[in-house]
Amino acid sequence: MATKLIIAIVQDKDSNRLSDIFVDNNIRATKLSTTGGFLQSGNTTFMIGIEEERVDDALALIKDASHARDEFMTPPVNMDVSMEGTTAFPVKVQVGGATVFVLPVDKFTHF
Ligand code: 2BA
Repeated sequence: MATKLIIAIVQDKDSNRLSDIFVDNNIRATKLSTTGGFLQSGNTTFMIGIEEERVDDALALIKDASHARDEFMTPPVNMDVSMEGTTAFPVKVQVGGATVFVLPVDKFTHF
C-alpha cells in the first residue's frame, strides 16, 4: 500500500481544532510551529504520513477546518526614495485557508 506525505500549512487559529479532527479520524500527524516567509508571522505546518487511499479524506478535513482571513501588513519603507511624505500604509493580505503539498514517500518505517 503506497504511503503519501501531506504537508499542510494552516493558520494558527485553525490548528488546534484541526489537531482534534485528526485524532478523531485516526489520522496521525506531526505539528510544527512555522513562520510564513511573507508575513513573517506564525503559522502551523502539519506533516501527515498516510495511505494513498485516505489522502482525499484527509484533504477534505483540512479544507473544512481551514478558513481564509484578511491580515494587514505594513510594508517596509523604501529607503532609496526621499523620506519626505513617505508613510507606510498597512496593506490588506488575504491569507488562505490552507496551503497543501502531497508528496510520494519512498519508504516509511516505524522502529
Ligand atoms: P506567508 O508567506 O506569510 O504569506 C501569507 C499570505 O501573503 C499568502 O497567503 C499570500 O496571500 C500573501 N503573499 C505571500 N507572498 C506574497 C507575495 N510575494 N506578494 C504578495 N502577496 C504574498 P497564502 O498564499 O494562503 O499562504 C499562506 C502561507 O502558506 C504562507 O505564509 C507560507 O507560509 C505558506 N505558503 C504559501 N505558498 C507556499 C509555497 N509555494 N511554498 C511554501 N510555503 C507556502
